[in-house]
Amino acid sequence: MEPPAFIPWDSFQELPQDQMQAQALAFYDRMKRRRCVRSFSERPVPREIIESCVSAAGTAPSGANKQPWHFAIVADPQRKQEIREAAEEHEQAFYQKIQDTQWVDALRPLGTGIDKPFLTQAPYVVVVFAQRFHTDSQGNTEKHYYVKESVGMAVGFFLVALHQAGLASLVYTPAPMSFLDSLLHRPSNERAFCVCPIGYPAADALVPNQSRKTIEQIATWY
Ligand code: IYR
Repeated sequence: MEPPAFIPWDSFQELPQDQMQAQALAFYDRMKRRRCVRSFSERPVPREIIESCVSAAGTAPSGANKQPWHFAIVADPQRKQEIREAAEEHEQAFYQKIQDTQWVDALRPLGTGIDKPFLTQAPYVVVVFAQRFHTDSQGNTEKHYYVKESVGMAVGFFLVALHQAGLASLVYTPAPMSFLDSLLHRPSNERAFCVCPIGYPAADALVPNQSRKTIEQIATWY
């Protein structure tokens, strides 16, 4: 028998109103403390924590629920080294290209540059891939929808999960990123979307002295 197309959402939990606001505030307070870091400790992190966070990422909504993402979890030092070397080669060309453009001024407060030590320091480098389509075992191709939007949401869920688990992370986007498709031998329907180094922050890690926009700046009530 076919499973039913619709089922009751019986896991929904309604909260008392005071608890709603308390939880919303507590979550905001927690998220305020998340920062992207570029300096990691080499201290190991148990693999199952990463696995749980990837599972949480996989609960994100997606276009037509196609879940068009794949997480390549790189822990092998040799492969991290290869990623770092290729990335730094591309960054060299990138920083050359953006000389005398506004982009340099925009990046200055972040302190980014050609060197990417976090790619070898962090115990895990997770490369998130976007699947542009899916081909089944019969060779039939199925379209995926709103792929970038969907994968962006999954990465957001992933970052929140990592933060909740007490880990530091970074969203790193080398340009171009296609070297990762071949380096990690991903199938031709996938394109690298972003790179997330994950671990404990280095004891002396610094983060840019930047603040977030206020609620008035980011929201309008209608
Ligand atoms: N990929 C480069 C440049 C860079 C671009 C943006 I937009 C950033 O927010 C940060 C960095 C680098 O990582 O150095």
